[in-house]
Amino acid sequence: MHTPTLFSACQVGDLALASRLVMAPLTRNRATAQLPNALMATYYAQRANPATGAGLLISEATPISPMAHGYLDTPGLHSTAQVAAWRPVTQAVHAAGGLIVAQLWHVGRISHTSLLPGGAAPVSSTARQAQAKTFVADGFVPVSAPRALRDDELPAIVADYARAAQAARDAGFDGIEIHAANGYLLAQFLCDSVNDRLGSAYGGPIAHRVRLLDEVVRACCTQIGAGRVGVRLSPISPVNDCGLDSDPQALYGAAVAALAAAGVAYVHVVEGQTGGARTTPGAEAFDWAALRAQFPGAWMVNNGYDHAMAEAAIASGRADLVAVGRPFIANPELARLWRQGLALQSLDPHTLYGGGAEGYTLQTTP
Ligand code: 8OZ
Repeated sequence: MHTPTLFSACQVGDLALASRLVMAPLTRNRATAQLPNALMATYYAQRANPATGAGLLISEATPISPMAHGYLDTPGLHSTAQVAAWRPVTQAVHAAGGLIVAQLWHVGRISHTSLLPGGAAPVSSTARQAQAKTFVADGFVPVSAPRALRDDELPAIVADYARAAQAARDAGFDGIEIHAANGYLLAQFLCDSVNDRLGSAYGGPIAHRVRLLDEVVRACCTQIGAGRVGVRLSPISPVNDCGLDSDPQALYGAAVAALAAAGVAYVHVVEGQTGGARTTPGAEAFDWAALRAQFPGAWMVNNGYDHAMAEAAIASGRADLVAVGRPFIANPELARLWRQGLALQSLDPHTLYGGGAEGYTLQTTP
């Protein structure tokens, strides 16, 4: 067998990818009243041709229910209108020859009462407020104090994920990625740096803290098939006041073992601090190879990969897929530029979150 390259094909569960270069999920806040729109269809389609762009697109994080929202102008996947509004997006991607999965998101405590139904408090594994900010109509503000969910409320949240997985298929997505990273709801249950549910079936020992993720994953697999389900984890990212778990190696080893048992198509790991350093103080010894050894399916890596790093990760077999986020923002044809050895445009930080076509579908040199 030939050694694969970044641009060779790869079977990922039920999905036949033409390239191993994946566009990572990117929050861009261009939705209209929580609805995807034509500008977003153009944006995804510009990056969808695997010959010039990505072999797989992962959508921006997409809330699964009204209570799952935490940032202004993110597109949901829980109403009939949202499903209908996503269809032109997935159709545009498919017309360009691409594949796209929906990243399913519940922010948990990283939210603000102004974004939630009836001004409700955000919900979490804990009642402790995060020292973090979110983006609302007035700009960046501290997140609101959360309410700790009761164990008997969790089945409804699991059902919301399964319903959103079906909504994703109805909207034409090729599959889903469950967002269990970056200090959002599922990470708030996983990590003992946040989860303070003593005496709960969903708190305390690792097996209890993995339970909600396991139930969500299994419900989604039952709904749409495990071959169309991936999961994103960030074992050592302290972002959104998640901090570091007391034993990330054991916790995430158990999480990945559960994902292997569920038979999901891929695991997507953020190596290091999301959008930042590839190591975290206190977790320099984290053993990524040991984590990967728990999982027989496709292994997707992310965080700060350039072309040479991506090719090396694939050639060595350390990863099957490489997800790249920020370079895709100003370079829709990233694969073509990398293949041809051409220089990349740098992104304009002012157009990252919110706004219109500038820095989104139209590239400007900052
Ligand atoms: C940047 C801004 C808002 C949200 C994540 C969904 O970190 C996000 C996100 C990133 O996973």
